[in-house]
Amino acid sequence: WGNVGHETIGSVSIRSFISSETTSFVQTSLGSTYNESLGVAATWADTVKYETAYEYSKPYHFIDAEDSPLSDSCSVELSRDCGDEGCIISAIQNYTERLMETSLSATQRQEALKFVTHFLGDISQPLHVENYEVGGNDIDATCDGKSTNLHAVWDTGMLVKSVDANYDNDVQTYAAELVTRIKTGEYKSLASGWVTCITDSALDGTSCPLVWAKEANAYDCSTVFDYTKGDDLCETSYYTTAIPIIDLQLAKSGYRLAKWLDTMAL
Ligand code: DCM
Ligand code: DCM
Ligand code: DCM
Ligand code: ZN
Ligand code: ZN
Repeated sequence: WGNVGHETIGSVSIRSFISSETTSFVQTSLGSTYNESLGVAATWADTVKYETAYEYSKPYHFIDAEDSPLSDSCSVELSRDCGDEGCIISAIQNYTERLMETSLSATQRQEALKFVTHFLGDISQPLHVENYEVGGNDIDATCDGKSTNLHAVWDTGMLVKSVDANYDNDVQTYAAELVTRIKTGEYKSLASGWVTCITDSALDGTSCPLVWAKEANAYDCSTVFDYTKGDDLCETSYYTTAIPIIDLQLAKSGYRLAKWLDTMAL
């Protein structure tokens, strides 16, 4: 996801789902640099990945699932898809462990918090859990008349258009709407199922990230590559089909992040 997606996820988490104890830890850890806000800190990982010092973290934003989405065969396998350089699943495991490690410095734990927050976001983007055409980066696409690629249409193009058109271009208004859907609306009956894999013992391993990656990856078979070449993807049924999926995936990521952090008992 781009900045709007990550800010939305951080905001959904912090707006009422995180316990007061976790909120205190998060606020103290992030401090005034990030306005004590997970929404602000959520985009940090994207700004540093272009710096030489953090180049190692680039592969942590995705997993190149070597499945066959065009043949309706979607799958994610850790042994097949997570290379030696690491991937989003191993990164979530590592930075979750570091966030809970009280012997690390406050700076190291803050960095772990920023990475965990960001990667729990990216793992819900279907093209961050797909190898085909470099996660869609190599597929030319058009969004509202602008030439771009399929990956960017999902990261930012359709989402930015929707937030602009439906939420007055305001991420906080959008996040509040997703929270309302979780609390009283169409996501209410689903939300508990979003976090069933999150237990004390799951924090140590890759089981939850693998479940989340597979769930997002399934959209690569059902929806993501189902477009007509040459269509403007932000002005057709492709867009109206994608927006409910994007809303759902961002709401899930935010709700899961809250539960994941709470379970750590930071
Ligand atoms: N981005 C950035 N600087 C760049 C290019 C992209 O900060 N030169 C950020 C904004 C994009 C996001 O990265 O929306 C996309 O990152 P990813 O492709 O990892 O989701
Ligand atoms: N790192 C890690 N595991 C370690 C040591 C470091 O994952 N055993 C990661 C954490 C940071 C980066 O490497 O993202 C640099 O860590 P540091 O600045 O703590 O050396
Ligand atoms: N990306 C991905 N899978 C890959 C390579 C990149 O999901 N195999 C993502 C990371 C960024 C976007 O695509 O969100 C653009 O990548 P880059 O910044 O490396 O051009
Ligand atoms: Zn992306
Ligand atoms: Zn990212």
